[in-house]
Amino acid sequence: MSVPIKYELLKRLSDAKGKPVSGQQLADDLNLSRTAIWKHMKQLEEEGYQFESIRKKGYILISTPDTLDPAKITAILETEQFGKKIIYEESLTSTQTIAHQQAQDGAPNGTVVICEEQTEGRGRLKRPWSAPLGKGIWMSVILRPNVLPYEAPQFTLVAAVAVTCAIKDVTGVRPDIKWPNDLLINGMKFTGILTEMQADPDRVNAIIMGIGINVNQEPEDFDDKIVNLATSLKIATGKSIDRAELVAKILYYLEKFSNQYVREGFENIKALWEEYSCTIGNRIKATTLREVYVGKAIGITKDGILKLQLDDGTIKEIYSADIEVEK
Ligand code: BTX
Repeated sequence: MSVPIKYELLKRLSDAKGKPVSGQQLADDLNLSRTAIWKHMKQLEEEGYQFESIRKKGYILISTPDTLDPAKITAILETEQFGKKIIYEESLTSTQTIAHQQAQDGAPNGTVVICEEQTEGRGRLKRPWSAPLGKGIWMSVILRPNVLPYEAPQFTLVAAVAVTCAIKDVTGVRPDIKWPNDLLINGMKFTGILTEMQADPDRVNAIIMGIGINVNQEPEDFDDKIVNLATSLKIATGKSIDRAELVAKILYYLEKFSNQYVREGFENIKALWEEYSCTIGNRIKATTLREVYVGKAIGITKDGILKLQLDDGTIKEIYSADIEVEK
């Protein structure tokens, strides 16, 4: 598959990091005429990219539009495989649904489905996930690690650590991880992770990793049902965040940690997870499908299962639950 010229142009201008790149240089590199380069630059300007054109020196990329245009993500991507195929639409029902279809059709490891808005975004147990236009990161990544079906839920924790590291790098904010799949800032939820899989009894064919992040919402963007429990990175930092930059970083860490998992197992990632966890060491209420347990979260097993010490001293292993951390 040949890479579109637009991707190549943006990559070169972005790599120049504010220094001018001459039209001749671009023309030579991409084997095009100067006029063809000029036409592509005009097209990019129409899409909202801004350039400064300095006589006899060339073009400088000044700003990019506030979209998740794959060309913009690709220009700053630092991965081997993840994000090399990106399916991008303005509006989708749910990126999970499309990613499932793509995985069935053989999409490679690291394929990304991403959009500006979801009309039927979902969380665990088919709960609704609010995903308004242009405000967040709503994406699903197809992973094809060579792991057994019982290991797949651990990828929720792998993804939580990857997203946490990316957010720290890009925004300076250090989120808390709430077992198993939420990221919080000051106790308020701003990220949810949904891990689904396609598997045979003895083999995982694909993990569909859904990641939803509230990035640039203002308080009034949240509906009544979630306004008291949700926050966004913009609310936390007071600044708008470049979503494409965050996506590129998440893909970098997701590739790094999922490769590490396959090579070395969960142990080192577990240590990172514990460092960021706000669950361990606290009294919690765990609501499973059948029961409610209250006790102290004392750790996770080497498989990522939560260990809860009940008030009578017995240890209960929790595989799946909604957690409330008592203050
Ligand atoms: P969850 O079941 O842990 O959380 C769902 C609950 O979170 C909802 O019942 C609601 O109370 C609350 N909620 C809904 N929307 C938001 C929001 N934007 N911010 C904070 N809280 C909210 C969490 O499930 C997993 C969510 C994964 C979402 C991604 S987006 C990309 C991919 N596509 C898709 O359809 N889902 C995933």
